[in-house]
Amino acid sequence: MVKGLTTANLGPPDYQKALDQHRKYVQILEECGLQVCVLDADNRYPDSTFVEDIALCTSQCAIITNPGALSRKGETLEMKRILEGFYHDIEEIKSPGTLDAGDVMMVNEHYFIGISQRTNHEGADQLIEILQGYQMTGSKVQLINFLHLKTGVSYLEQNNLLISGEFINNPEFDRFNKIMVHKNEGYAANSLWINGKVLVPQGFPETKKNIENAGYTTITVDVFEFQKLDGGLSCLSLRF
Ligand code: CIR
Repeated sequence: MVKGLTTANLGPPDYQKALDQHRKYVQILEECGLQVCVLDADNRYPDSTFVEDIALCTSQCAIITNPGALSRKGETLEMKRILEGFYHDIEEIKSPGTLDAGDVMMVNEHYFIGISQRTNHEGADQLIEILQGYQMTGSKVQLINFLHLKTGVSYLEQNNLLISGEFINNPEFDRFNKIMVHKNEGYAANSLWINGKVLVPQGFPETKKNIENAGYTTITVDVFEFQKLDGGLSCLSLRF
C-alpha cells in the first residue's frame, strides 16, 4: 500500500500503523452490528485496500466496476470472485466506460454518479442502464476538483447530506438538508452512516459537532494512514 496512488502530499503511509488502524476500523464496523468479511492482502495492487471503488453493491445486484486508474484495473477479477459468493446477479462496467464506485452515492434506490478523472460518461451511462434494469435509477454529477464524488459528499440517511466544497451550491443536492463541512475540515466530508451511527475521521471537531447537532451519535475513527493515499472511511469497505 505504500506505493498507492496519491495526490495528498502527506508522505507515504506507515504500513504497521495502517494495519492497526484497519483492525480498529473492522472492530468498529462489528460494533455497529455488521458482519465483516476481511479479504486477504493482494500485494499486486497497492490501492486494493480501497475496495469501495471496485464494486457497487445494491440491494438487487452487484456491479463490478472498470476502475479509471490503470494500476487498479486488475483488482476487479478477485472482487468478482468474492462477490459471486454473496450475489446471484453480477453486472460489469465495460471499456471504454470507466467507473470507480467511490464516485457513486446511494440515496435509497437512486444513485448519484460523479463524472470525474476516474469515471467517464460512458461508464456512468452503462451504470444507469444496469440500475434501470433492476428498477433503480441513476443521475450524473459533474466533478471539478474532487477525486471522487464521495470525497466531498456523504448521505447520512433521513434526507441529511454531509456536503463540502464545489457540491454545496450544486442544484443536484438542493432537496437535501445540508450539513456543511468547512474548507479546513474537507476530509471529514467522507463520513460514514452505519445503522444509525456516523463514523467520522479523527481530527475534525467542527464537522463531528455539526453531525451530532443533526441528531446522530458519532464514532471517531483514525484513518490518517489511508488519508495519505486519498482514501477515506467509506473507501475501506463495501457495505451491503
Ligand atoms: C486511488 O487513488 O485510487 C486510491 N489511492 C484512493 C482511492 C480512494 N477511494 C475512494 O475515494 N473511494
